[in-house]
Amino acid sequence: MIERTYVMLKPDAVQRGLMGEIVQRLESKGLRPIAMKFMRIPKELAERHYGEHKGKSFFPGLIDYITSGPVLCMVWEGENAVASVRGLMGKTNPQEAAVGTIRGDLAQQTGRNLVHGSDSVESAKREIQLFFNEYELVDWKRSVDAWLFE
Ligand code: DAT
Ligand code: MG
Repeated sequence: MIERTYVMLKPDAVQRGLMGEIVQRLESKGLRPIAMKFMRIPKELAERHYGEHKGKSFFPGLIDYITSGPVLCMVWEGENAVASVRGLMGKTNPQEAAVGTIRGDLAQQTGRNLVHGSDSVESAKREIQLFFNEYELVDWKRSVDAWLFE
């Protein structure tokens, strides 16, 4: 099933110069970028994005972290894209994330885990709408797709 998912490279990924490496992993997997936007998230938007975690002990720290510097907001499309990106990311706690995943290879702590990826198709829809207008989502086909999908 072709899906779209919202992916966000968090301030630590930007500050540590890891945007290229992480984008590369998604590209190399065969996922297709649909939208990208570099921005500093306003607090209200961060709180809406992470609304499901409101009231939890880590929520204030999470909002401070995600608004502490620019992030790279993206939409990626592909076969099974939601689960595919979650797999590439690895578990939330980088100490538990498998080697070979972004968090497992590149991060140390849950509070500095580099990347966000939607956890379901419904979340993806909500998050994409939160960060992008319809005209910012680019429909396109890639010639290499014939070599990825039979
Ligand atoms: P994920 O980002 O893997 O979807 P999540 O949705 O449960 O994980 O939590 C969102 C973010 O909140 C997570 O990437 C880092 C932070 N977070 C989650 N649980 C935490 C905890 N126990 N302590 C500190 N930060 C936490
Ligand atoms: Mg989540």
